[in-house]
Amino acid sequence: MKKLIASRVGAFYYENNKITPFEYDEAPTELIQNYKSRINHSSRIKNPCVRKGFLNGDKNRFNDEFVEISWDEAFDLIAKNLKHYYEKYGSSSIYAESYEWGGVGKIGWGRMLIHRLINTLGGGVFELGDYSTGSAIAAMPYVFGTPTVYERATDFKEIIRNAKVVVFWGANPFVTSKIAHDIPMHEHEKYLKEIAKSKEVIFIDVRVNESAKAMNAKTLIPNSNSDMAMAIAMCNYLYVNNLYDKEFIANHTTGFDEFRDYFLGKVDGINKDLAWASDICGISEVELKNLALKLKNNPSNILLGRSIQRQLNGEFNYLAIICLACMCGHISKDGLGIEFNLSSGCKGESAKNTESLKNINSLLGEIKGQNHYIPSSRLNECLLNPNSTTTYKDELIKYPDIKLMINACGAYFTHQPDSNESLKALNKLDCIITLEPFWTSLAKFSDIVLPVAIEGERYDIEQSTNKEILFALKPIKEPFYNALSDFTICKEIAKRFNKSYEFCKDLDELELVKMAYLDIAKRYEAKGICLSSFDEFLERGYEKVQGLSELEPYTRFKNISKINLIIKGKIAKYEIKDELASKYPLFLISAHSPYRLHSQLHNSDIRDSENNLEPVYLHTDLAKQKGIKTGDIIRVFNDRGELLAGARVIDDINPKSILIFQGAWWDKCDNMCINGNVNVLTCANPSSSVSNSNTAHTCKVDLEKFQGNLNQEIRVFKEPKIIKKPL
Ligand SMILES: Nc1nc2c(c(=O)[nH]1)N[C@H]1C(S)=C(S)[C@@H](COP(=O)(O)OP(=O)(O)OC[C@H]3O[C@@H](n4cnc5c(=O)[nH]c(N)nc54)[C@H](O)[C@@H]3O)O[C@H]1N2
Ligand SMILES: Nc1nc2c(c(=O)[nH]1)N[C@H]1C(S)=C(S)[C@@H](COP(=O)(O)OP(=O)(O)OC[C@H]3O[C@@H](n4cnc5c(=O)[nH]c(N)nc54)[C@H](O)[C@@H]3O)O[C@H]1N2
Ligand SMILES: [Mo]
Repeated sequence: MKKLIASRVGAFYYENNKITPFEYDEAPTELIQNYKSRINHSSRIKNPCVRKGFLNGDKNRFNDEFVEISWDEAFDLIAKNLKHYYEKYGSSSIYAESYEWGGVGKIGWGRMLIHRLINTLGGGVFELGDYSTGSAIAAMPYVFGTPTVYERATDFKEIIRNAKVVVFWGANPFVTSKIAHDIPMHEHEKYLKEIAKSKEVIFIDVRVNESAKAMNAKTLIPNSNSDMAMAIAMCNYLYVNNLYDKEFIANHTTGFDEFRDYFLGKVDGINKDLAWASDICGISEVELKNLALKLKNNPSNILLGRSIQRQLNGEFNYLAIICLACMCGHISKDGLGIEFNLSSGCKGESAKNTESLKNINSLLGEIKGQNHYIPSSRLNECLLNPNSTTTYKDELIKYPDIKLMINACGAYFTHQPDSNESLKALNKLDCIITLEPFWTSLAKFSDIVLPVAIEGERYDIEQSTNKEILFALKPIKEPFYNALSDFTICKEIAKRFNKSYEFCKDLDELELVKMAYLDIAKRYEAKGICLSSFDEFLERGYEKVQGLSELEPYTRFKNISKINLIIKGKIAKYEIKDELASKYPLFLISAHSPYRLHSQLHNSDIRDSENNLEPVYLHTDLAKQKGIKTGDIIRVFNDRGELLAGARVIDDINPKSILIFQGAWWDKCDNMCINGNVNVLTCANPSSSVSNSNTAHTCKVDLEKFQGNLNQEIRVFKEPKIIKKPL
């Protein structure tokens, strides 16, 4: 049996403790090497556990001990709790969002299964939008009339064929396309390299990021959270110098006049010209003017990353840049204009007439319980203020009174800003159930913890990012200790409610994997394409579909008729409020790490550290001013919390910004995280009332050389104290 493993960081062979990349992966990442140290890591959960305090009603979850229980005891305990809350308070008391990036697969992905399970049992509370593009996904339909974020992106090939200037704005594709929702084939790298070779490439980022370095490209380094001002002033410059595309604005946009009156200062008397923006963003007027001219006078495309919409007013940061792209007038031309979906997850790859694998819901039929929705990232607010209200797009939403939370595939303290607030909010819950392979901060904070089988320990089926390759995930080793797959766990819980037939037609994973394979094979057969038999597919571990033809070249907004430059009555307006006006002097950027998938892989031997701590990157000038050198232990703090990190002094970051990659596990010592979990500092404020999305990238802090003694050992990757019971 070939020991092929498919995961979100790539597919690879695992044999004799050696990892070799899958042959069709065009640019395998070193992240696949983490598997060796992760699979039997000491942080893995060995047996189902219940928190000791939970057994006698004590809700203080911090630093508690756990008692091992049998699987039957665990399933019975979970069923008892679910039944109690369904009966007493109904489905609005069960939170089952289960965010998001753990596991993979069309049958056994835990997030999808928890959603299905809870829908089968009667429904629960779920989230609208997501942490990745929460602002954009809500706002873009007002602008373009269609969803426009995750749909097919403009082909890289079309950009290469047509553009002369390519601007990566708050985007770091060499890092963020290392991973994907499907199995990444990393085709994007060859396109990015071609762009680097043949185009004028400009990055706009608060630091010279890994992609700008890889592409040897120029970076404009604005102050953090000032991109909207930059874009507005470039619009102003093109307008007053009569350089903008009047025809495009007249024929293809609505709302321009209101925006124009604003940037000319007709309303507030402030002319938002280059000097105005230069003051805010720290980029010279000449640089801003040159950029505006370059974008306008050349066939250009602006490729947006997602960080700038995970900010205060994030919806309008995107809108201001869309206004600029409209004034340049290249939108709707082949390969030009603006794109939102090329910076992460290996998008823009070659597109062929492939078929998509169905998942368990499309194979067996969707189940809908009585569901309730809150905007993504508002759970803390909801738990702390049940029955109060918020908004999402055009909807007024009343927060439910949640009592029980069930998680799979998510790390709450990783995805939600303001960990100390999260702690208070989660402590309001009566019961937290977590399905996890590892003793993460959330698992240690849960009441019932179930050990989950990871890739290589269970059956599943998945496809590559370009959909040309189908993968058979299969157990190539025994599951770790007592771990079960998310599928088996959900099915067993459903059984306790006599609903396992509704949940999965009483089939097992392998039977469903076969069903999914035969279903796609049938659809290919109708196109005259013949796939291998299921047994061959399973044995080989993958199937590369042959005889596919290329689709027509694609440009996203080719046929756009109107672009609305107003979102829910509001134009893109630069405003200083809340966190931006905070007393703390430095912006904290918490970008996605080249070494992790959020918090995943932190517990592996490719962990990056400085003086054994999570690195904090800061500019030489700031370091000098604070008397800091590389390797020093740094305390970063604001009113929400504090953390320790190891200094990395660099020249190519904005001197008023510091960077700590998101995803370090939370090791709480009093108010301090000694392991660098950036979310003890980030702010849980909502973006705007359009989406009320997360704003992790709008965060102010200060820092100093740590004066104390770090005599506390970092325990974050160790299991909690466990009371063994004869099983
Ligand atoms: N290796 C790896 N890849 C990933 C992930 C991961 O964790 N690890 N996560 C995946 C997920 S879920 C997502 S949503 C995407 C995230 O994709 P993005 O949101 O695009 O990624 P970020 O790293 O948050 O930000 C991209 C760049 O924006 C810069 N930036 C931050 N603030 C500002 C600002 O105010 N102005 C400007 N101009 N630039 C700014 C950062 O320095 C960074 O280089 O990545 C995906 N890919
Ligand atoms: N400060 C800051 N915070 C951010 C962001 C930021 O830019 N800055 N970005 C945000 C974004 S875009 C995102 S998408 C979120 C990501 O937030 P999450 O998706 O919550 O992050 P992960 O760390 O990937 O969490 C996945 C968890 O699933 C577990 N897991 C792995 N395999 C399995 C499995 O097979 N089954 C089960 N049940 N569990 C499994 C892992 O051990 C891990 O604990 O973070 C958000 N948070
Ligand atoms: Mo994300």
